Amino acid sequence: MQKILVANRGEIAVRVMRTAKEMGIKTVAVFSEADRNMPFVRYADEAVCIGPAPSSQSYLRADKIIEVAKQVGADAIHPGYGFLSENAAFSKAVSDAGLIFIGPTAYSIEMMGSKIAAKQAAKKFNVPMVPGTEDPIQDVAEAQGIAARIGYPILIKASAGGGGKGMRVVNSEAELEQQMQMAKSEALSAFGNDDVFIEKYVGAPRHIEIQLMGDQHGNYVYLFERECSIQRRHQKLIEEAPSSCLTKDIRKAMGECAVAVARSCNYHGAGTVEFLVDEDLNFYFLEMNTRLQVEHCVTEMITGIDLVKEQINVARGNKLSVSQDDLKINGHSIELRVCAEDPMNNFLPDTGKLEMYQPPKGPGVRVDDGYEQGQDIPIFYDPMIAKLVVHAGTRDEAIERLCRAIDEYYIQGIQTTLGFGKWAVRTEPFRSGKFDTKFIDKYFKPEYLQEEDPAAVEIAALLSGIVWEEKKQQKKTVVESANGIGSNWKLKRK
Ligand code: MV4
Repeated sequence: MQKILVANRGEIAVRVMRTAKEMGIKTVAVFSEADRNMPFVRYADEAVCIGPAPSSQSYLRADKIIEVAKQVGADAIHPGYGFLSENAAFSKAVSDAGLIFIGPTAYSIEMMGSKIAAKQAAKKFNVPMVPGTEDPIQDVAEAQGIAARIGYPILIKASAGGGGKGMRVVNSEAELEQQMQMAKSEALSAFGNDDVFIEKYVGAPRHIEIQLMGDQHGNYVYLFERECSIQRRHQKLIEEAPSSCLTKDIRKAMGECAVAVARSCNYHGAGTVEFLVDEDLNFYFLEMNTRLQVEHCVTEMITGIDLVKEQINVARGNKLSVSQDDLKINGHSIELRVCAEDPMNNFLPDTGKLEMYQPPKGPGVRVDDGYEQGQDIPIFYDPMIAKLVVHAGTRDEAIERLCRAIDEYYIQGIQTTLGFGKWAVRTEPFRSGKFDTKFIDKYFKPEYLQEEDPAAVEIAALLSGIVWEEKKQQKKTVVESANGIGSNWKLKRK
């Protein structure tokens, strides 16, 4: 493998290219018209424009991307996350074109893409699951029977869904028929498939996932867990490794279950098995993500393994470079997703220009970012502009390091999730490790981020004094004089 085409954009494209470069592999960027001036385009050895800004006309154009790969003589394609990364047809088309897809086969992607097929496969290996069904529900009568057996509340889930899409909570039999019809019609229009299944609804679970790697020779390792409970509308905001709630034994049991799920679909490459964990630390298989994930960095920090390097290694047909016994957890890592969103306004995307952009530095700080100062954040893609990842000896030290890095992070021109992150890790539930997927709903209020900065208050007071004096002496308007001195004093809001 001498040349990799990266079928993605932004921070993950740079992330993949960095490792390729270290391995002496050439890189090719493909980019949309909106991304012409992005760092990932410059970072690549070659770059080809593949179409207009909308993803459907660029980053989702499987045919075009494969054509470019052949033209430039690439021998592999890395899909990153999102876009075509979990598209079974793309994996197959890449292989059929005689190229290496750096990821699992179409067979694995398809099986895990169907939540029902995934549950059936996992069940054969005695992987624990929430009480419910592993077959599509045929009709309302069947659903009523199952719900009565497992007890309300229940959750109706779309088999083709995942990541929270196509789920409906049903609290009583009276709601069942209508909710099931809605779930089915939603699933049909969103995924083109209306198979649904039922699970007992777990009220306030933790979301913990296991990172694994498999090679093409049937070898697997798990790289421990990531705690991903701090999320909003199924969008993760803070991830950490290890989780503060698992014991050594549960970690091992979950790791072995994750490997069993991977084995059940002949998986190879990097994959993640998601679990729900309840208050009593019972864990239940949810689904498998057949891609490298956004939050893979926290696993890299605590294991010292470069997951992209390992992906490339196994895609080449080599054996895994590590065995389970080689892997140890070293310290603690936390990641904050830095998104162009306004936490004070319902986390709505806040696009605009990065007027100022200065990432933090120093010991134990890693920033994977995709933009630089002066650039516009396009409206066409995901609002995540960077990942702030810290690593330290203990969880408490990692929290302090994250706060220090957030304070150093200087962004102007757009609202971001930085201030939210600092608030979140300083709360008592986060500090004590006692939180679940309801954390933001339960504890967050936008006004927590509106606290006046004492320094800002003092500067404002001093300025108004100066302006007042000038006004008195020169009989000029406040606005005129304030424009001269005041405009650069607008403090960053975090
Ligand atoms: C659940 C659940 C409660 N009970 N399943 C959401 C994402 C998808 N992977 C599965 N999800 C859930 N499945 C049962 N039986 C609650 C969720 C859930 C959730 C899971 C992980 C992280 C955040 C979540 C937020 C809301 C609901």
